[in-house]
Amino acid sequence: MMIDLRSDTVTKPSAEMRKVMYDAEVGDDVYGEDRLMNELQNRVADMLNKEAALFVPSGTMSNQLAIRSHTKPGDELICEYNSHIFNYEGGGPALLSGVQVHPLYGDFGILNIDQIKAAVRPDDHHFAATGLIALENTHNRAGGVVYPLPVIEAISNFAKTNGIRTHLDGARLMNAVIASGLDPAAYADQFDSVSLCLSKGLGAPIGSILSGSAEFIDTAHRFRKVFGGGMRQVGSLAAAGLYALAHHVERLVEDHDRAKDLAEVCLELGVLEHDLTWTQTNIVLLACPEGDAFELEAKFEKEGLLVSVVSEKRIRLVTHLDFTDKQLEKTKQILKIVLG
Ligand code: TLP
Repeated sequence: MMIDLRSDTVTKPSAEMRKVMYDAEVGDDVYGEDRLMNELQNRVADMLNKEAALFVPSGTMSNQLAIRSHTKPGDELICEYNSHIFNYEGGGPALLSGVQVHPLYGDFGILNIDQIKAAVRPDDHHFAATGLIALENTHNRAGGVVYPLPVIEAISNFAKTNGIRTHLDGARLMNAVIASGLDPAAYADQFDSVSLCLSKGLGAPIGSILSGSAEFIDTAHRFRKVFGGGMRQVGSLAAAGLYALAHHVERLVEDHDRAKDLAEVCLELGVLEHDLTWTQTNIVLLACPEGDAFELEAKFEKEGLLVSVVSEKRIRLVTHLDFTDKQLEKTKQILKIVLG
């Protein structure tokens, strides 16, 4: 059987999760009558200390709804050059919100307050108005790096003082929580809105939750309907999400430990991007020795390992719920065979 480390999105619902999904009571969520969905949304809002929350099918929709709800056409959105919003959402900010993206290069994905200050446009009719700043924690393309809270606080305080909204792409926020030991609300308090994915490290088959003020969520709810994301009998999906939050958060430490283990082998083989301190969560980045990531990807596949290519020179391994210790040992062997 292939070992699949392309992403933590590849996990399949466990037997226990499928059981709660099967047994779930359902109602019509467009009428607001799906009890379990209401419970899930309230649960996440409470956890993140927000007034309200909204279930959406994907992390992409969650980010795009946030952008649409916080901005008006012609505004500018500041985000990091390697962020998911800028790279992997199909030009959504331009297409769906009429927003211009202003990407900044972070230090391994992390933006600092001076860069933000320099990028925010003066109040002058020549310039687009800076409507939103979006950060990503953990930062996927930077290798699962955790944003230091003081850095976030400085950016958030500056944004508040200058009337700029803030959004957190927290697709992997719970990985940051487990790695840092901080409360999820400590991060969420710094942002007007937060997107959290249930279908990555948390192992649910589908879904993200967008949270924020009641007014913001009301606006996002309207756009979710307009974008075709109003869903009906979603209780089974809510049951999977509730199960994931109850059973799959604390265990993320196992994914982080296995990623560290893989990073150590990559270091020995001379292919680890940066150094060990950058493997902070469940993502390991490999710097391809010959600079041909696609060739290497094919070699790994031949040996039974699926990886993802981030760029011509970089390969990503992502550990997850379905990646076992036995597979870890096999993966180490494959790394040594292909790169040794
Ligand atoms: N990331 C996927 C791919 O799209 C790259 C992956 O395999 O990691 N924010 C972040 C930080 C993400 O990593 C992702 C998915 C999303 C948002 C979007 O989530 P979905 O795939 O549910 O739209």
